[in-house]
Amino acid sequence: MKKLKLFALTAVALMGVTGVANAETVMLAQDDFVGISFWVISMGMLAATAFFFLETGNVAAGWRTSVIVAGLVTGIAFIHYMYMREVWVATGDSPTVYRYIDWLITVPLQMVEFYLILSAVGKANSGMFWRLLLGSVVMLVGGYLGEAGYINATLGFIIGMAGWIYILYEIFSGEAGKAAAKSGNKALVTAFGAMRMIVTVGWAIYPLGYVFGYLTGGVDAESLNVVYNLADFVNKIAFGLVIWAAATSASGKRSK
Ligand SMILES: *C/C=C(C)/C=C/C=C(C)/C=C/C1=C(C)CCCC1(C)C
Repeated sequence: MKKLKLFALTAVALMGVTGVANAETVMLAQDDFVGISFWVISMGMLAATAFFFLETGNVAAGWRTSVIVAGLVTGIAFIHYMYMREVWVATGDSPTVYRYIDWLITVPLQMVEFYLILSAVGKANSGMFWRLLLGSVVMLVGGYLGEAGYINATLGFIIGMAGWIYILYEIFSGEAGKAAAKSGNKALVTAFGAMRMIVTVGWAIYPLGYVFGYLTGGVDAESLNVVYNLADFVNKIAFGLVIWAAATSASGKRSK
């Protein structure tokens, strides 16, 4: 089991490293703060991935899948950050396509986390799973079509917002929110509440970035990328840590 984990981690790290072309021809400039933020976040994602995978041995069986998925989210983000960083450092363009591919994989996985932690305490059903997944896909497809210029930027925004609001409805007032409230499991209720706050407050940064970057035009590509980078840092790593904390406290190994 230990060997398998080390192997998985090494594979993730290698994929990130070998996936980057021309590492010696493109250097990070010391005043490229956006590029620096891409570097810092990519290393944070790598560290978080190692941490989550190694911690899976410290949590009860029912919570293990949730912690593994937290590691998958940061691991997938790590690899995309290696590419995004390269695009930015080499061209100074926004790596929109890589960013959206990353979101398209990691955001649905984070939605699945709500389902997984509910199922860790036996309160989940498949309807919640599909509704959360659907909401995240609508949100991201709308945003991508708008940012990439396939449809009108305002229309893309409206479709994206509809998906996000649908997710918020499900986790606050919908079946998932109600199931969490009624579960009577302290670790679950705390984690669910914290994850819901991240999806409300932490996620609000992205549509705000979109509004200022594409609709009102007040934000340049530099600021937009720094904002998206910092948001990803919080929304992926802190989100995973919340799940890890609930998993360890529910497993009784770390509770004080
Ligand atoms: C790890 C990446 C995460 C958590 C990305 C989340 C992205 C969003 C919450 C994006 C939301 C958007 C809207 C709500 C409106 C339209 C534009 C988007 C896609 C930026």
